[in-house]
Amino acid sequence: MALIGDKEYFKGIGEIKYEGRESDNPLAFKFYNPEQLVAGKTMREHFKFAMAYWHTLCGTGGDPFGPGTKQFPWATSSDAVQAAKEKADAAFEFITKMGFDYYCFHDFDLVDEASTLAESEKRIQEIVEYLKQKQDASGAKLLWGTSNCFSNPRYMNGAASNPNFDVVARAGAQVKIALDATMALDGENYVFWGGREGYMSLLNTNMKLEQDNIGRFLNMAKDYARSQGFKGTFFIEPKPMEPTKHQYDFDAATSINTIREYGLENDFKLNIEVNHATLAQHTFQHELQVAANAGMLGSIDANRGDYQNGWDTDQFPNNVLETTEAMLVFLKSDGLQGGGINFDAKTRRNSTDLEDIFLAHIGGADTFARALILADEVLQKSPYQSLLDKRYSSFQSGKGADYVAGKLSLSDLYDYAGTHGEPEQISGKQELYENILNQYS
Ligand code: XLS
Ligand code: NI
Ligand code: NI
Repeated sequence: MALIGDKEYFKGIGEIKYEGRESDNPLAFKFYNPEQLVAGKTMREHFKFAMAYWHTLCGTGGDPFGPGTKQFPWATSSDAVQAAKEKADAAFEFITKMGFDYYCFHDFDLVDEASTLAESEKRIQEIVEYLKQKQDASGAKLLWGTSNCFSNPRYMNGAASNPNFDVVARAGAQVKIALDATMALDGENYVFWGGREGYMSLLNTNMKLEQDNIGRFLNMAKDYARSQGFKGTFFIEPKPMEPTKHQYDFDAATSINTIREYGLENDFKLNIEVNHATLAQHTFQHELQVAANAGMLGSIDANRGDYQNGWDTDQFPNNVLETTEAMLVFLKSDGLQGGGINFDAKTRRNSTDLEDIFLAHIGGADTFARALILADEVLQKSPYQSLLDKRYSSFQSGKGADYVAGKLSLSDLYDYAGTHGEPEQISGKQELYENILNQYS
């Protein structure tokens, strides 16, 4: 693949290859072997790994206590579009060297926002033309696009949920431009993360109107994109808090309710982020399961939080056992519907070498790959699935099967219980399940 523009940004780093777990080369995959078959599909097909433009190309490590620490060699030009092209060159060099097939962006990750809507749109159109060429040359594709309707101060009270219609309209214009960009780049999906759609205090909030306005807004965005021929899936990305105290897309169950309440179930699914799940006091696997149960497991934002810190630290995944539990749900749900695994993760503020960005993504990909292999082994070779089946076997035959088939009434339960005495005590065997998982890891 042709890739590197005139300038090479990640000097001294070549294509990252699979070398197996015995390799001591830090710049090689130990478990992620793109062409390896697991449960009937290659790892590449299962995962559709994506690079997140915002963290990888834009995030220089600033935090509330200090500025960025990373000096990126791209986007140095004072001309916004020229700087954006440098960033795109670096992005595609990175994706290609990683051997990934996808990337994701917010509109203003691609190019800096201008002072007017018209000028911003022009900039986006210019960089989209450039990205088309980069996609064609590299074969890399757009997993999803989204719009950043939360950073600009105009969105301090929210975007689609803003109490002022002028801001809602401005957000609509921005989303239209981001949808146009996503469609021009053959984006496979489009994401709505709530940003500042929520409230800081209920005292000054008309929650009903704000939520209904979000419903109207999502329908408009969907109708517009469909009218332009967009065939992809829309995703809502749940998150319980941060930046607002309470986000309207709190968790998977809440977001599924939004999707159904506003009639979006034929077009919308969920993008589940690990760190958002844990902020909502759920496990990642819980959120995947809730989404899968509703037929809405669309995509994953891969990262992890910190057990001691209550915010979105967006660290790269590295917990194999936890990811294995998630991959059990993933495999049993037959994977993702339309989406992929986007590394919505950033290197730490003091990880300042360009090489660290590669190491982080290698670690993330290896964590998922190893977990997928383990989950598949657990399903194929261990007694895990048969234990689980046995636990629910009373619903397979007799009155239990009638119950599941909807053939019994409450009086039938009464009659049955009256003739069967005290139910037998049956252990849940949690430790056995945990031991099985450990045995295969
Ligand atoms: C922020 C979100 C964001 C979305 C895209 O917490 O994870 O990065 O993925 O807007
Ligand atoms: Ni995310
Ligand atoms: Ni996040």
